Amino acid sequence: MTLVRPVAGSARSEKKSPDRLARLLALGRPIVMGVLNVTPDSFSDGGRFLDPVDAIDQARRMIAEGADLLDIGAESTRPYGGAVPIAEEMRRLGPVLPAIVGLGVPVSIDTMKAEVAAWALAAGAAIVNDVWGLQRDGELARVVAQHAVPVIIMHNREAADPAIDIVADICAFFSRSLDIAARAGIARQNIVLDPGIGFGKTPEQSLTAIARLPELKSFGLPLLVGASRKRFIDTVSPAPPDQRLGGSIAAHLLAVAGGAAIIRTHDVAETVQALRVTAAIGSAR
Ligand code: HH2
Repeated sequence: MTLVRPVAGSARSEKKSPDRLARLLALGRPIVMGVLNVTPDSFSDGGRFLDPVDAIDQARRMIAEGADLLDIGAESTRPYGGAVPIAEEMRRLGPVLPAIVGLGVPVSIDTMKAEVAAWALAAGAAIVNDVWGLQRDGELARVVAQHAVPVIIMHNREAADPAIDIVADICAFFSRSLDIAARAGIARQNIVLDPGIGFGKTPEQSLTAIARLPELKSFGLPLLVGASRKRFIDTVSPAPPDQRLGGSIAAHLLAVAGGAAIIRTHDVAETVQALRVTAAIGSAR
């Protein structure tokens, strides 16, 4: 199979500066990252945006609704979702990523593969989002360093272990990832940390990770939380993924109160509204 090549013109239309994320973070309000999965099997939006026209429409809609960043993924991170070959991941991204890069907000590429990240950065992506925190593909840290772009380091585990202190495990994982990043030459100001809600955690541990988010501030790095539509919500208040908006918003508001700087969500309009009202009430004291 031939790999889809990045469109050079689109790549140029995106000013790829690490400062773009820093500028957003300096706004002093929570940053909203809209999720776009160009996959057949993502747990909540799988199959909805496989057609590039639908994907680009959805990206436009999320920007109009107030997304500051977009996170595009072409491989579901669902457990047992099945690994997607590199060529297939790029084939799914090929018609979509360069067009979305041209829409004007920074785009992050949700991939754990160095080759896909390098391709996406050449096509204009501005951030790498690795759900294995630079610990899965040994080349990924080098690609991030070479392009001098921000990277989201997310905590993950092969399997949940209900017996462990999940926050201690997250901290140890972050320390290992930060060592890998430092050795590769990734600047510390280009790193965002994410406790990985729903990844290698029991539902109770996902709740704990949000409740104890303030402890992760000790790294002195911006925190991202993505609780959107995740299964832990169902265990508290049973509902299928497309009916977990209330739980997602509750989790995200508490995450922001606990120190999250970036919220990753499928439901941009509702999340932006909830964050704005929370901020307005906060400043009306
Ligand atoms: N969650 C998912 C995927 N990528 N990246 C970060 N940094 N943080 C997250 O919490 C996170 C993530 C899972 O959500 P989704 O993309 O909707 O599902 P799928 O992986 O099935 O495509």
